[in-house]
Amino acid sequence: MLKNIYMTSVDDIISKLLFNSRFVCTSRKIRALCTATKLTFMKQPMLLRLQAPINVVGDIHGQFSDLLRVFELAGFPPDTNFLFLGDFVDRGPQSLQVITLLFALKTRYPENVYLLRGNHESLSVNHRYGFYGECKLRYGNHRGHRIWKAFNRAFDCLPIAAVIDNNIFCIHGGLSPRLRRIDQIDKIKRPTRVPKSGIMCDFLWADPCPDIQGWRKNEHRNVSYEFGPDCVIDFLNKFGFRLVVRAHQAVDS
Ligand SMILES: [Mn+2]
Repeated sequence: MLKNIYMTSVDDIISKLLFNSRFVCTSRKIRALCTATKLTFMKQPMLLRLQAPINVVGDIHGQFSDLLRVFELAGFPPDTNFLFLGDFVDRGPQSLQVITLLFALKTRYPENVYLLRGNHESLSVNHRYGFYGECKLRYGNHRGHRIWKAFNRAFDCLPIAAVIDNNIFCIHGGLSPRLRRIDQIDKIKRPTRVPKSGIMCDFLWADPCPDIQGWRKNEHRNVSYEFGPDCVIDFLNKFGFRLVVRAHQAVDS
């Protein structure tokens, strides 16, 4: 019974966001959604094992109209499956709409919509780059602070990697020199903040660099590494994957 009432309210959030231009959702409902989504993340592993067909989507960064366009082009869940590679919030103007819709879809269709953690799904980062300000602007200082904290408690439970059809390895940022065995990923305990070094940090922050060999300090970001094509080849051979898919950097189309 309780579950039905709750799902009705999630459906309500989804249809409001998809079909109304005005964003209306009480801070209490948003916090309840964050708690439900956090529990959904915790029921699934840190390394997701997914099957094709699935659409893989990179950084949304608060661009709500782009997110809607993705759904219009690819189809809507649950008829179409999605893996989002993180960086849902910050930079763009509508982080709240983006993350609320994605959380509602995740809660409503947990086996059709998957979210990975990006480096912006981190309290210290999204305090600085827009999300915190947007929460306070829309909900006022007190309520805004509370929903921002609630979102970040859920972010601390996001998975950090996915494998599609045992072949395609997906992360937000990049590979890690610390990864020796694939089961190290599932051993990372949640909830967790993003550490300043190690596997989780590299998955969320690292960048590939076509001109180098091996690993070097990532001077652009002041955290994690850049890695050469040889690191990708070694990784694929070692773990038996065929492709690495990542986001984290804009590419000209
Ligand atoms: Mn990023």
